[in-house]
Amino acid sequence: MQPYPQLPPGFRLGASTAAYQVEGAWDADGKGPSIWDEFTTRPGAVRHGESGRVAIDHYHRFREDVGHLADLGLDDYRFSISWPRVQPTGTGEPNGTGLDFYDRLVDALLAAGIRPVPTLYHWDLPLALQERGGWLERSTAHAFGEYAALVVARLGDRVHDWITLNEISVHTLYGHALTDHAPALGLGFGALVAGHHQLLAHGLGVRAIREADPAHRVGIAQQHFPVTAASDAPEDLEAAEMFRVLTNWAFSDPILHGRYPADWVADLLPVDPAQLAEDLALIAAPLDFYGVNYYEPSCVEAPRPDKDYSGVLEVDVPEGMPFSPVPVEAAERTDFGWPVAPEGLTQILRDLDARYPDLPPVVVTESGASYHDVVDEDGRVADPRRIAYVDAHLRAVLDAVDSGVDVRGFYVWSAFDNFEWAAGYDERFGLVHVDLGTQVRTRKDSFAWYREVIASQPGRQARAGGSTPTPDG
Ligand code: GBH
Repeated sequence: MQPYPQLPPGFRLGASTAAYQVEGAWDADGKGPSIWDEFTTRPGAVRHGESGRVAIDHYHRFREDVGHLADLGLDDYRFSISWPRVQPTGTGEPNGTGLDFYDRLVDALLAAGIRPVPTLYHWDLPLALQERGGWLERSTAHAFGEYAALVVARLGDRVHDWITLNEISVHTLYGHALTDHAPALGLGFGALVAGHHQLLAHGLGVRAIREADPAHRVGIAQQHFPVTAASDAPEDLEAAEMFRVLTNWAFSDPILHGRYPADWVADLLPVDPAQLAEDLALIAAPLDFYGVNYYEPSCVEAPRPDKDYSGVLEVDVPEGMPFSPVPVEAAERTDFGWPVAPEGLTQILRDLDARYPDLPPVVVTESGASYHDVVDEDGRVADPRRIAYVDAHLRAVLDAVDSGVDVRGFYVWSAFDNFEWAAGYDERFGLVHVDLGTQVRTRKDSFAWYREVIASQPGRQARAGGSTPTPDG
């Protein structure tokens, strides 16, 4: 391998997963159902009718999986904790057996020299809370604060880095404004209140974690991407700005500026001004790091009256919206059809830095690509395009660092192939290939490449490993 450019001192290399996408064991040991357990039973909701009921069975195979992560040499492993595993109906006494799983996982990671970085909520709301209104209700934010306190009480002696929620924007827009993800409410702009209550949950979670121990490091993982206008026509520029607000700033300004980016956003929230001010004070609590998940940029135009936008992109924006996303020009696309645009990552990191004078240190908490990898006759998974993708995105981060953005880490999405939400199992993001029939794990070429990148950094040695532990090892 070419010598890898040296990363800033202390820069952390990691990989990420999320509970519903990997764990399976959907009803094991007292776990309650989540909104994804319900959503995936709806005909047509997920490609091929697939679900995360078994997923990659990480709940039962975590020791083998941690073995792979250890051989990879990761500094950090980001995973999520399933709220309904900890509290089957979302409130009340914890399910000790559910918490035991995370206890064992954390101990295994620490024994392997990997820092655990759990996310407390990655979209799998306890179904019982959804039946009481879910994120449309303030009470869900308070329930989250109590859940956070329970988890930190159990794991906080060994876990010191916490991510409150994953991608409030995507959960709000895909799950509440549209119907692509659970809970599929299709509320349009009426969904923004679900975003506000997740932001409030974040604030209450930060408070609970700091109350447990002020030395904890707390952050959030948010999707961000640059939005360009299809032309310089004023109506396109205006459409792009509205889209930018709705997909990016409406979910970050409250945290990093203590306010909503535009009156029209705040005016859509059924929260009185005094309450809103109080909420924003909590939401804007200082963070130790700000996590950015980046996949692709967007291009937006004002809707052309005669143009049919259906099927133009994977997600259809309902008619009548004042903006229309259009395909981004790109020399290359992943097998998911998403454009490969590493320069968009440099750009959004610079944009965040410019927008927020008090931006905390940034960690890129997700970056990666789906390719439809196969194991060849020699048992090898050749994924040169994923290597090129991750390489280009890591270098894009270094470009942002060179221009003064304080980025402290980079996590690949994902450590393992897993359940890709509404797209099911066709889309493979892993460094480790998983055969869904046999649950056999096979390290891809990108795994070996990433291991070399990590090992090339000062202070890290390639771990002696390289052997694949047995499933029950
Ligand atoms: C993340 O969401 C999630 O945190 C993670 O769980 C997930 O597995 C991972 O990304 C990969 O998807 O061009 O119209 O098709 C990312 C949110 C939303 C980013 C959809 C890409 C494509 C929109 N994604 N978007 S479109």
